[in-house]
Amino acid sequence: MSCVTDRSLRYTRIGEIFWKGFAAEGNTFLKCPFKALQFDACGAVFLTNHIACKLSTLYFKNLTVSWPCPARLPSLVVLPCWFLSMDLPVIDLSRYMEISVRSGGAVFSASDEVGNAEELRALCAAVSGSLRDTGALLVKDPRCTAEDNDRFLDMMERYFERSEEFKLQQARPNLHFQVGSTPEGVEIPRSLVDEDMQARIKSMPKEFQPAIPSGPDPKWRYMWRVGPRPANTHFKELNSEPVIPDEFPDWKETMDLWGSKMIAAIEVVAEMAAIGFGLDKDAFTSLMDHGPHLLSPTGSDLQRHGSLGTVFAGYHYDLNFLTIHGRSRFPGLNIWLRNGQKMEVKVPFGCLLIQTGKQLEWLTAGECLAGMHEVLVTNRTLEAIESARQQSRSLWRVSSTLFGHIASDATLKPLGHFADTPLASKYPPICTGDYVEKELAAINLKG
Ligand SMILES: O=C(O)CCC(=O)C(=O)O
Ligand SMILES: [Fe+2]
Repeated sequence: MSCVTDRSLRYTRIGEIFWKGFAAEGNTFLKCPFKALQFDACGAVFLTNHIACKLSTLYFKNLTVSWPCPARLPSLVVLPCWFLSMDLPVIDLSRYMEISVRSGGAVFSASDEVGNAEELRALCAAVSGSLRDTGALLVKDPRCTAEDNDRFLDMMERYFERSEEFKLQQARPNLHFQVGSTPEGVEIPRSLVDEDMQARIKSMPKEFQPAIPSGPDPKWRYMWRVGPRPANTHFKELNSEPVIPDEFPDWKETMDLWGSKMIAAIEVVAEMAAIGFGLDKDAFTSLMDHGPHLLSPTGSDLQRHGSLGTVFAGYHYDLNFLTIHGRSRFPGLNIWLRNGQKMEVKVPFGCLLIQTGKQLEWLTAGECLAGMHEVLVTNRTLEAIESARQQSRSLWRVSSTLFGHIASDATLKPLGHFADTPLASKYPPICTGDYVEKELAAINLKG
């Protein structure tokens, strides 16, 4: 990768400037004309004062990074990770939580040390920047352990392995499948019914086009409601009581444990993103309060649907606020970055994947677009199938998906300064529950 100084190229300003104090380990030098430029694994760029003294703008292909004034020396510039590599940044949430707890939750209180505030701002901007540029983010949360994730996956494998007749007992079509099981062949991927989306797909370069689904998704799902339900709501179906299958005595405890930990991680990300976007810390989390958060593992039978290219979840966006995925034992998720590039996601061990949903797009007036994605059998899935066969492990692919929602009775509308942006009129105020019901009808979950 080289730096480009040809000004005839189209440049976009996406870089953000931060001050000293946010350093990552394992920096690597990138070969480029600016010798003092350093990149770390998260895609952060470190500039020495020497460079900053001379320049106020760096030009890269399709990207300009600039800072207000050469005299104010930036020590760190965060670039979108797609520019540097095909790896998503990993943000360790523990640092934010530590400082937040120490300052009694008032993250930028007057009593806070200056260094901490700068470090927090840099971390929060890395979160909002990644959500904006890639629609995704990898996080580490010490509370979400691999053991909890495994316990959840083990139980869900046992559940999905049960007969169709058993699993149909937990289906609640009258509640739009928002609790209990959804059989395979019900959910229709957005790309199958949305003509605008189909036109956009056709205009993509061939190598970035998603697999075109030919029918409903061949995946099962289980929706488990996590967190308190509202005492009063206009949307009873979206806020129904959870369904517990017979013969799974530790169902509630296992689901609640994993679900509440994933929600806790989403809440931290939502706070950090709000700060990064220049909103109040609780701008998103206050709207998530009593939201219909759903632990929604998908279950795909790789014995029946395990051939290369089989699409489990056709190209779509998520209709909720933020989605979080723990580890799945079988890979297969592709995401599309804001610049149109397709990327196969590799979730490192111990990490969680966050994806942006349509409700976040609404609240930020399109600053952050809902991340497009698909799940299909790739070569890496085939390798995992082979290794599971050799070890006699389950051949059900279970995802650890949790949909974090805005409360059904809250209003979706661009927040704070996003209300004044040119695209705000594309996102008129709408009751979240009404919006969700419309989306559910489009994908065949609401009759
Ligand atoms: O199965 C997965 O890994 C994720 C499926 C998905 O995108 C979804 O449930 O919305
Ligand atoms: Fe999805």
